[in-house]
Amino acid sequence: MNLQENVNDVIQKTPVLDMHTHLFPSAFHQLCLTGIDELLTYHYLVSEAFLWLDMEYASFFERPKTEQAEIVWNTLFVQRSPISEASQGILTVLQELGIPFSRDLNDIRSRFAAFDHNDYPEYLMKVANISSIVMTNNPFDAAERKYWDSHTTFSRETFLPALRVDPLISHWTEAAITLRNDGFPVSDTVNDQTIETAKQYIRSWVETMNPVYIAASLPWDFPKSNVESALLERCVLAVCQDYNLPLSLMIGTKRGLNPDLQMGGDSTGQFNFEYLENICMQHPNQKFLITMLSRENQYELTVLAQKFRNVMVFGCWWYLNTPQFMEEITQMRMSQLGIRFIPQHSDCRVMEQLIYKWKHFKDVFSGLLYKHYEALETKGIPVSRSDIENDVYAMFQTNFRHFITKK
Ligand code: RAT
Ligand code: ZN
Repeated sequence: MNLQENVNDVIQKTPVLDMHTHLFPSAFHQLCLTGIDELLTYHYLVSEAFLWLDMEYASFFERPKTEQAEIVWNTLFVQRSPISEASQGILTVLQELGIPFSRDLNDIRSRFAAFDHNDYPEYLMKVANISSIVMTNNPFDAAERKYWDSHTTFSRETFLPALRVDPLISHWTEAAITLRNDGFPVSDTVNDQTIETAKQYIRSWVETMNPVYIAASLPWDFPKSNVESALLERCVLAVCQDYNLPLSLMIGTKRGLNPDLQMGGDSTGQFNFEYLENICMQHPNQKFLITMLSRENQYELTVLAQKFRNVMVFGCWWYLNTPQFMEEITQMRMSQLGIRFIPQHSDCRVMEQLIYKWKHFKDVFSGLLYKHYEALETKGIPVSRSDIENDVYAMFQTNFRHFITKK
């Protein structure tokens, strides 16, 4: 094999630890999403379909999922060519699963129905070569919560919990109701006593879930108040420190810009770095996993990650998960950080998406990595297969695993 073939081959054969998804094990029943109707009603595709649709938003969302899927299919796959990244993703999934494209959605549905067996999620992980999936576990979500309350068992080697605390930081008054209902007597005013009690609440979920990190997404204009920063720093970060857990920050959302689009209505804004620089500096022993949504923030983030070894930058998040931005951002990170970052996470919500999100990323990554090794060889430094394996394994597995276990 020549260098390019070796790089491609290693990238294909190295199993990936996917460090941020919205996937669940099949033991979480209806939360483990699979199939073409779920794929078509992915919020990225729903927002795109609405660019062409005349119907009221509400009239779409009140229909059954099968009808929503048909609307998206007709709008984006039948009436015009599927060009966007999310629609190309559907085509990649079909291709990789050996399902021929047909404009009749029922043909595709019947091919998916044939896959409907118990170990289908594991089969999909095998196709995508994923060893482990980090979930997003939100104790404020009633649908999810019942599985934790009933001590649902699942393979903790395959599905790694991550405790997500957005509501506690960004919607305190609503979160406080949940805490009180759960027997944690907090007040609406965030005073010292309430901070202590909220910490106990988070600790109780750390004990239940045993997460690999605690995570929050932060809006572009965070913190809007001292209350928000107190909840993040004195409460969430303090618990991370008690348990030596990394804090994963996904920064730069503008939630609900178009609320009628429901989950697809969120947008992005540029974040002011000073706040983040301060917390990284003030907490040198706290590990931070960080990704950002704004393209304009990527350069500063890369520089920040080069200044602080307690920071591990990860992924090309959400709207940045396209070939163009993956290439730009990954190249920038390699130039500043070498291989000391986590190049991608999938953010999948539907199991089959693992196939396309990782295939599309690996296509870009393989080209980039090859160019770097080629540069070494032109400088007289031979690159062996095991060098490539070592680097790719670090980026797909150990950069994350070592970071989360580090003291
Ligand atoms: O990428 C997404 O699917 C978004 O809707 C968000 O879930 C985001 O990834 C998040 O974790 O907040
Ligand atoms: Zn996500």
